[in-house]
Amino acid sequence: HARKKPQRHAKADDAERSALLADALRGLAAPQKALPCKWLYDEAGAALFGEITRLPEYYPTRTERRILQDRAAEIGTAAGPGAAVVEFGSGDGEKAAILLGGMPNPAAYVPVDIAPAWLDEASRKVAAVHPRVPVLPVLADFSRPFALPRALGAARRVGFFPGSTIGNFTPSEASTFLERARRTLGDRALLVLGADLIKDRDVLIPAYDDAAGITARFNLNLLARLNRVCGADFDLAAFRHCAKWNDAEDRIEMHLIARCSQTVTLAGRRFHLAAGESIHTENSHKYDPEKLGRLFAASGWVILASWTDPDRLFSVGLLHA
Ligand code: AVI
Repeated sequence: HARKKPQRHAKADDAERSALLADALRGLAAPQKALPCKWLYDEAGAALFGEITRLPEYYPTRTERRILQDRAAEIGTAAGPGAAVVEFGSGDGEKAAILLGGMPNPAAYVPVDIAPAWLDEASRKVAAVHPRVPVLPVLADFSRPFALPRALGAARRVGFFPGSTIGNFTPSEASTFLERARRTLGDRALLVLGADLIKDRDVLIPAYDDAAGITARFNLNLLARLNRVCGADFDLAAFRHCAKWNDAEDRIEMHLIARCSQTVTLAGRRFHLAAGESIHTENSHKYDPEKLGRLFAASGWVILASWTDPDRLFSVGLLHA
C-alpha cells in the first residue's frame, strides 16, 4: 500500500507534464503566442487566486457571494426538498455552503474538480457547515464529459457554476459546456450560474491589475510552472503582466509581455520573443443580459430568474433545463 501512492503521484505528474508541454509547444509556436489559462492553477497559482478573490479591486467574489446570500432561500424554494447540488469546479466550497444553506434537506453536494486538493478543501468546508449533507466528490475535468455518482438516484440536480468561470471559455466553448451540463444534469435540472457583467474599464482593469501586484504574480507563475514542470528557462524578470480590455470581444485579456528581445528554450526547442511581444494567458469574457440570454437559449436553458447587485457589477442566473 505504502509503495503504491508515490507511484500514482508519479503517473499524475507525468500526465500533467506531457499535457502542459504539448499545450506550451503548440501555444508558443503560434503567431500570437498563447498558453491555456487552466495551467494557471497549480498549488501556488491556486493560492494566489485565493488572494485575488480577497483583493479590494477584485469585486466579483464578494459581489456574487452577497447575491447568493440574498437569494439562497429563493433558489432553495425553486429546487424543492431533496435536491443535489453539483458544482462545476469546486473552488473552496464557501459559495456552495451558502447555496446549500437555502435548500430544504439537500440530498448531496457533488463537487467536480480536476484537482484532488481542491475537492478535499471544498468537501471539508461544506461538511463543516452542513454535517448532515452527504458529500460525493467527483475527480474529473468538468469541461469534458463525466458521469455523476449513481448514489444520486432520482434526486433533482441543481448545477452550480459560480465565479464567472463561464467567462474563461470563449462564447462557443461556453455554449458547448452549457449544453453538455444540461445533458449531464438531466430532466428537471436547475442551474445557478454567475456571470460578470460588462462595465467601465476603470473598474475592470484594476480588478485584473491590482496595486499589490498579486494578479501579476498569478500570471507570471505560469512561466514558473513551465520552468519547474517542463524544464523551460523563462526568466520571469524579463516579462511583465498586462491586463487589457478587448472591446470587440467584450473581454479582459491577460498577457505576459517580453521586456526585451529574448530566446526561450523548452524541450530542446527555441522560441524567440521580440521586445514587447506578448504571450496571451487568459480571457475573461464579460456579458450583458441580452448576450447571456442568447447563450442560455442556444444551449437549451430557460431563465427562471436573474439577479444583480445595486451597482450592476455581477449577475446570478437561475435556469431550468
Ligand atoms: C476564475 N476566473 C473566473 C477568474 C476571472 O476573473 O476570470 C480568473 C482570474 N484571472 C485573473 N484574475 C482572476
